[in-house]
Amino acid sequence: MTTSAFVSTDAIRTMFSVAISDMYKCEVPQYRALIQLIADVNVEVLARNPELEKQLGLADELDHLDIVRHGAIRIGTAEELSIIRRLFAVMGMAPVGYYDLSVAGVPVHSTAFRPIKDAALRRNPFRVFTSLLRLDLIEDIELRREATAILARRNILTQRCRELLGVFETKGGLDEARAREFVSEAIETFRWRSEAAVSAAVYYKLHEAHPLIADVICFMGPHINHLTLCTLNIDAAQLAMTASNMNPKAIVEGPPRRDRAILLRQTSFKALQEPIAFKGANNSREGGVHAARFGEVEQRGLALTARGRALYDRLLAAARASAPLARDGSNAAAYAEELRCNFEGFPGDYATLRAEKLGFFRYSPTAKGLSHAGSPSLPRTIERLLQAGYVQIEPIIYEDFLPVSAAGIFQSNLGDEAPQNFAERSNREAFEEALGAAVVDELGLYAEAEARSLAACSTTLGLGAELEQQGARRAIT
Ligand code: OOG
Ligand code: NI
Repeated sequence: MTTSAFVSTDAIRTMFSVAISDMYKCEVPQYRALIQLIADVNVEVLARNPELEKQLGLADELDHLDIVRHGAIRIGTAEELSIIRRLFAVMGMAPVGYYDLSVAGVPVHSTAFRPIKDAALRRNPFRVFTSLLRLDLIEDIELRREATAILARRNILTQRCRELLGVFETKGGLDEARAREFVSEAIETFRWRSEAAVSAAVYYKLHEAHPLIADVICFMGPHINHLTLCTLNIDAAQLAMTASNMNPKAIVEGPPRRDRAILLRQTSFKALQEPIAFKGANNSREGGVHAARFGEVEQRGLALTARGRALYDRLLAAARASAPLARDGSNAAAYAEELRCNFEGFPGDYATLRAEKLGFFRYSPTAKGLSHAGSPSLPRTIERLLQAGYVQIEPIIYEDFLPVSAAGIFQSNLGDEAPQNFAERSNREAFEEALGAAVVDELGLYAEAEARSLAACSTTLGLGAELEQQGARRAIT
């Protein structure tokens, strides 16, 4: 077989995101309703904002608006996590970032499998937020042992999926027929199975230790627990969800609404109570309910530098400290107002965000710049090129997740039980060992994207490596 017969990993990712979305639409009718609701919100936003419509059209984003943006799974063991890493590699997705959620009372640590290259992100940004259960945070040793034994009995990939994974790894790709077969086998891993792998007694014991532990341990595989759509106005989406009785979570997670969006804002409808069947005596089944699956919406903005992120974390923490959100969400409006006030301390326009090195930007020559390409009259510094209108900036969009937001999403789906306090023990080394690879540093990816754009801009304007070197200095200082 020649290499050219291989289907690209980007194409396999798209096949997978379509297949899993079709599966989830069938499994969770309320998710199907959410798709319609978000489509309506987006149509309305565009109708009111022809300028935005034009921009998105130019960026080729209008046709991609309705594709699913991310999903999430929860994994039980190191072996499972490492084979999931290999599975996502077939779809051109690598583990990016380390998120420790134990700080927020959720006994997991996580990464996001996602495409890395600009072109791949443009093709299809589908990502999977993947959490590994931390049994080491469960104090009851007997329970830990029992959980480990249950997990040891399951195999989360079909036999055929393993074989095709082997073909991909030895041959370096999959042809069209195998790619299709791989995708249909792979989604089996994430299918919902209402037959629990345990008895009611075991389920309730684990649920009491933490609802998340029951969700990970008691089923035959890591069911997809939500998919996430993209909206052009998350506040309108939240209002529409409330109006449609979709039971959204109390607040939109992340930064407040701003003219220039930063990072990531998210909301979801809360996990549904779904019927399950526990193992009973003599091969019988006993009815029960379990809440795990929900639907989510996201709106993304500017990726922040380490410095911008530190400012974000500080302002968010201050808002959360002065208007702590009640567990039932009853003071959501006061929280939102506090957040808004705090973020007045975060610069609002791109020029300032760039000048203060708070965000990452992509540089490109303007029409005026292009008409002066190669001319000795062009200024030699990026600052002056920007000032004189030879070069323009656009935000680099944040492609990752936020631990405080993720914890908020977890919490609102775990019922109203009091959150637990786990010893804060971030353990990135243990996570990477389980994964069988190091996680990619997300800030490095944004810095490289910025540097690449500066280099290309410099070349186009005939300035050689001059701007690039200034960019490197910018990154260091
Ligand atoms: C993951 C929750 C986190 C997000 O978008 O931040 C998440 C989960 O519930 O398993 O998906
Ligand atoms: Ni999510």
